[in-house]
Amino acid sequence: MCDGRCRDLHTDAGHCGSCGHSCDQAQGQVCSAGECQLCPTGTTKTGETCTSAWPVGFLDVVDSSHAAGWACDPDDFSAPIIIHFYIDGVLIGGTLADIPAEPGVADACGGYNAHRFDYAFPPIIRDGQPHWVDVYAIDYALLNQNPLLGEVLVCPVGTTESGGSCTSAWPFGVVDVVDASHAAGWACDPDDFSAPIAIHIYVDGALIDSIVANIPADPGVADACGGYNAHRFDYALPAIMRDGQPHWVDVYAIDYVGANQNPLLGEVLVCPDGSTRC
Ligand SMILES: [Ca+2]
Ligand SMILES: [Ca+2]
Repeated sequence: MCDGRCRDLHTDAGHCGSCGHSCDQAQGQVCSAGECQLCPTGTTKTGETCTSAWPVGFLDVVDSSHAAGWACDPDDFSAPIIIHFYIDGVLIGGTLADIPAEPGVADACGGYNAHRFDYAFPPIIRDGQPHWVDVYAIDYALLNQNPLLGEVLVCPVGTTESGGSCTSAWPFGVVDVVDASHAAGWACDPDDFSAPIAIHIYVDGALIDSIVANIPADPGVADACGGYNAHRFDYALPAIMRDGQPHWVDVYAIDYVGANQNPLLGEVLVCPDGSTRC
């Protein structure tokens, strides 16, 4: 009781420890355990108490080589914080988010822009298996307020994340022409449109060659292949095609990472008279 009113002498900044003993709130003091004191490191004075804010941040990119983004802690925007990285639930490393970033980061971090991180993953993430990656921002005063910045499934080369699993798409393409002199067309693999794929040419059921479909093609091919147009092939068929006999030519597109998903692009009967009926 102070002045006839009930006061909590443990926390009341106007009656801290004893009635009428005021803490100097202008100097950032609060009343804690009946003593006037400054807020501990990593906490911020909010009204008459000290509170700790959660770090904030953003995960810009996670792939099989690195994870990058930014994060900062409102309790001290000038200080860099630690970022932790987990692979399949196991802590595999950390880094300090102290790389200078773009002005937008300073806007979010009290005017300080040196809060970017860019962490290179160890080789295990490239072992050909899918891996879940979790990225946490660690509270600057280690107050166990560590938000998950993001959780990403990193898929092996040649597969693509879809609905929480890694799947491999089949190549596709078109055989434009097959005659006694050549076989031409285009093909690409949706798992990496930027990479050229192999084409296998069969004559009468026998594999005669493997070529790479990497010739620049018309814009329509780029439209079909994620914006990349260097997916054409034009293969000069061997002399046996011109021996006066009919020959079957089969053209297969080969999956770009050998996933054994190799569609038949075309099967054509080439007749001695140049027709496809003989
Ligand atoms: Ca904090
Ligand atoms: Ca594929």
